[in-house]
Amino acid sequence: MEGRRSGNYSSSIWDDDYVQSLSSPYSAKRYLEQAEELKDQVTIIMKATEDQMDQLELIDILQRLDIAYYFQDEIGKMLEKIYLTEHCNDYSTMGKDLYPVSLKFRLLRQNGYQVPQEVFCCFMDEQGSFQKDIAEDVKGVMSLYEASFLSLEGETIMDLAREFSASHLKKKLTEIEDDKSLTEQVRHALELPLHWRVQKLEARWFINVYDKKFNANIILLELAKLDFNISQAKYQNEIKQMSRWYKETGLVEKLSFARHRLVECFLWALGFIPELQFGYARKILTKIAVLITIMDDIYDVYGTLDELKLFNDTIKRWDINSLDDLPEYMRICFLALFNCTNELAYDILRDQGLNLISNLRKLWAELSGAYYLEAKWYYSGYFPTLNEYLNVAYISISGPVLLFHAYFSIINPINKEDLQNLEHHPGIIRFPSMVLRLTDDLGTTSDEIKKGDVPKSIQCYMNDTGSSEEGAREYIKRLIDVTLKRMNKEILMESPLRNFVGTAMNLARISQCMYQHGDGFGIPHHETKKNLVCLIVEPIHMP
Ligand code: 0FV
Ligand code: MN
Ligand code: MN
Ligand code: MN
Repeated sequence: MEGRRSGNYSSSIWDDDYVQSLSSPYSAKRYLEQAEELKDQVTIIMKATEDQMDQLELIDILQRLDIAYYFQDEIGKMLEKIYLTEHCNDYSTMGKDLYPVSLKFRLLRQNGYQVPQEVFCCFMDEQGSFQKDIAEDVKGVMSLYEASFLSLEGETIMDLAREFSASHLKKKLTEIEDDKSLTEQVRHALELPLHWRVQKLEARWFINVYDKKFNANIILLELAKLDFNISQAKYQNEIKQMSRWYKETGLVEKLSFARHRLVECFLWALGFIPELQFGYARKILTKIAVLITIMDDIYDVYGTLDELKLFNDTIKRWDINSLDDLPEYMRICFLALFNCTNELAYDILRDQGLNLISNLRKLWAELSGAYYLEAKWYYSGYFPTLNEYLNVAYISISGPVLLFHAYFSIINPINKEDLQNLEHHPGIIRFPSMVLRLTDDLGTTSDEIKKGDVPKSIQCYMNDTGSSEEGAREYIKRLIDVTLKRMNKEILMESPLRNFVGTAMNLARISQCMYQHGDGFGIPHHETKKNLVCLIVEPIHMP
């Protein structure tokens, strides 16, 4: 074992016994029935809501409470009608009040409608700056701030809107100290905008906020709490199955040098694909995230270059017959990967009559190839340019593998032509993967330098430009920002794969969440644990 590096990773804080002890009463039939009744009542409320502003506020609340999903049709119709009205009137009826205009703009763009940024011109002065006096309207500025994250690349009015609203909200924080609830809401917004928040976590946070509101709608609130708890009961069953699976694979004992982050992988899967009915997809994503994590540690930390060459060859050939040529730890890893992949392929063959083995092989070969190239760079001391690095690194962070597995496990029927297009990595594959890579680099590079790793984006940029680390980090943040804007355009507004848009956007959401406070995955610190406790352990109290 001499000469091998070690990741020195801490062991998992979630043992199987604890996971198996999780339980919730909310899987009982009577709660499901109660939820159905509440849904009927909400439908009645929606039908009775005719005023445009009331409709917009209702949609906003349903979305924040994460129950909008059940009323997609009604919401779609409401927004379409609003869009058609505004569009026909050349947006001249959008109004001159900051709050409604911003809210309407955000909700319409969220749904893929192309509302022009010029609707905000009426809030600007002759010099083209936002008027100072609108800053007093905190609700309006908050709403403008949230809207500004639905911007597209090159939209200068939207950039100004972001700058203006963010700086005024920061200033306001000191003035509104006495209003604890408002302060908390502003702080929360500044930390991460609504558009890029992880749905379920945001719901839990917002349910609390809404609960304290004096004129909250009790029916919406009830349904939100109940739905959260019912989802949690289902998530618990899923993580229990996964924990049993992981234990039975024996991977923890066999590959003790690697990170074992099953429950954190489940958090990835949950942020990525939260919808209740997609339990199968969450399980697939959890399994492959676990395998990816181990493979990454083999390539980055544990394997020797000679071994890695063998490993990469085996994966490329998808060759079960050369298993004996591999060292034991790689055998176990490859066979686990092979089995997991075949199981997925089997399910799709059974359900859709579609053989995806060659597509899946290609995916893993691509990931492994990127890992191997990075390992060669590391051992030869090669320093890629930022561009050269990113072209490999958006693959080596496993973005395409995650996205394709999500696609395979939620889309039915899978369209062969769509699949072929996706294999060329259009924006819907490339951009979320890039956000994952860049946020990971911001969160993990410091530790990676210490243990020895290929130069990541920060060092590549420093090497390219002679910039300081701080300057490089700023540059990477700007790069993330541009990529998010490209996602708004090419995915949210333009992608023809409407059933996959939300999932692709979600990958960028959970990525930002996971690395917001450092390496929330490898070192599952406070925030990650807190997030998991609120999602899979503690139900929301219901009187
Ligand atoms: C990143 O680790 C990471 F979390 C991986 C690869 C696990 C699987 C990915 C997801 C579930 C999103 P690390 O920072 O070591 O990755 P790199 O690519 O920087 O070595
Ligand atoms: Mn790594
Ligand atoms: Mn790596
Ligand atoms: Mn990393």
